[in-house]
Amino acid sequence: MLKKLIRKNEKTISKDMNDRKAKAQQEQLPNHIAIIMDGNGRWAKKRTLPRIAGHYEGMKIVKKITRFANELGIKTLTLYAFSTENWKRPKLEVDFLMRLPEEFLGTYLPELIEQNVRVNMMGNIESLPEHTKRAVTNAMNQTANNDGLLLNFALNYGSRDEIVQAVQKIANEVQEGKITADSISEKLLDSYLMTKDLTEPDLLIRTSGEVRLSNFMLWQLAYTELWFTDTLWPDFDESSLLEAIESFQTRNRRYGGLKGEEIN
Ligand code: V07
Repeated sequence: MLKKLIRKNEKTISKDMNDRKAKAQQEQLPNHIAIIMDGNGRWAKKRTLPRIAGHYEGMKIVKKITRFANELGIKTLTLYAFSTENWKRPKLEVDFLMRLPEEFLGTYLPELIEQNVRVNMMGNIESLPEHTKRAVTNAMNQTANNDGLLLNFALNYGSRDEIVQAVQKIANEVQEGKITADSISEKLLDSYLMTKDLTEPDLLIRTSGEVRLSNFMLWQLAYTELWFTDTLWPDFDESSLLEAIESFQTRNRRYGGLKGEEIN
């Protein structure tokens, strides 16, 4: 009896989810969703587990959300996995984090290939440990020809750093006479950023109750809808992602077809 009730309840939940999913798909979906996956340490602390247990749990959620985003038909998913600031954490924690890409890809790369996902990195990949670099370049190479969801990991990424690097390259080219100072425009700067081949995020999600950008895609987020939730990243699920998308769609409807730039 109890089992039956539970099963019925699960069915109702999944029916509700399917309805919400179908409804979201009937409207304008955000093309590009970016996520600051915060709260893994706090999730672990609440359970008196070590921080790394929270990171591991967080990695499992990345798989779940990637699958769901792909199913929904999202074009680009950018995930902030490791910031340039994260090197300041205890060495053992950093070492553990640097193993997560291999751990993730070791079990999940075949599924990503099968699901036509293209894996991409933005950040300073050169200065990652060899084993991490090997795993991520292998994943990028093996998925380079896929044209489904673009799964873009921000790894050893910092936005100000990205902008400074772009400005240095531009300055060099001006000095070499390849371009003139007059030709520097937003469009030109765009083309020197690590996101040059991506569209700008339509929706930014940050979990865990912090309401700041923490040096993440500062240039690219100029017109992005921002959505903050108290949910910790390891507790984030399909329903949470739909909630963010539903909120995005309500805001879009309210603007009655006007684009972000025209409202301010
Ligand atoms: C990391 C799990 C998610 C929560 C945030 C911090 C910890 C997946 C990856 C990853 C990165 C590149 C790649 C495949 C997977 C990852 C780090 C941390 C450093 F090609 N999760 N995850 N990388 N966390």
